[in-house]
Amino acid sequence: MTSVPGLRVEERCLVMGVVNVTPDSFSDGGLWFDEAAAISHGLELVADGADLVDVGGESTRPGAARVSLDEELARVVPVIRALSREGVSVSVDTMRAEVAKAAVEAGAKLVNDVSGGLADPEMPRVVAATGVPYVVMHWRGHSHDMDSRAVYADVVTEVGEELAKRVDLVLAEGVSEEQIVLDPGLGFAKNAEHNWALLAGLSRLTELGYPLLVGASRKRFLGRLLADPDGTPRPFGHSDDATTAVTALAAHQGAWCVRVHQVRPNADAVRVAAAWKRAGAST
Ligand code: PMM
Repeated sequence: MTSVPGLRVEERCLVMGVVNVTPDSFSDGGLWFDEAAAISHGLELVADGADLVDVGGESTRPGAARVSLDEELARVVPVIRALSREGVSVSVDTMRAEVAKAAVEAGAKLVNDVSGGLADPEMPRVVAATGVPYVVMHWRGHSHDMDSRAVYADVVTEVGEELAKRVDLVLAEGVSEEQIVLDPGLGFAKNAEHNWALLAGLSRLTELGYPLLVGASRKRFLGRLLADPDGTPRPFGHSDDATTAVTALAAHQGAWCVRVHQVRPNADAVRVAAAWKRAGAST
């Protein structure tokens, strides 16, 4: 089982809290853009029960444009260094090998690459050299046009096959099996129906043999599910209870980690799922 050095591994799903050091992220753009605000938010997430804090400097919301390498480095490295010095297990959310390398040098203990090594061909080799866990997410292209790629005949099978291909490639580049975590990439070239199918099919994805990370928090499909009678989607920050419900179900289905914006209720939910499973195993 993939483990994060310095992280207490328990018989439950881990909780990764999100710190987006961006002016334009999906649900919290601008809130933690200031370095000091990002650091104190990361510490708050840990106090709320986060096992890991995911620091990202590039928004991946649908339609987002890319930031420069220098800008991304300037956003994330000081925050990662400060949180790591405080003893926080930090992950870096980046598609760039140079950012991953600098982040690990600053103390990051996991690389979370939403492109699964597709955006930067150097990434798998760089991550292999660091030896830290590597989240390989299912991805079909950059955010500016990803919605046009949301075409599947059988989304669970196709995402599973495409992830398996990425696994073969990153292994060939030197990443070890123990480093790999897979992620179905909810909302990335997927519509609401695809996301629900992937969640319902999570146990099929666990058959690939790697730990799974699930990132449903505050995504558009939850806002759509909870839309007003007139069809107006629920705003991002108001779908946190639905995120918690997804966490409980995903943890019960065997997810290794959930990536969430609001930590406390999700930290509770993973404990509920673990107790439920333990009781089921002993009866
Ligand atoms: N989603 C976002 C960003 N990073 N990383 C992983 N591994 N999985 C995800 O689903 C994921 C991610 C986009 O969400 P945000 O902009 O609201 O943080």
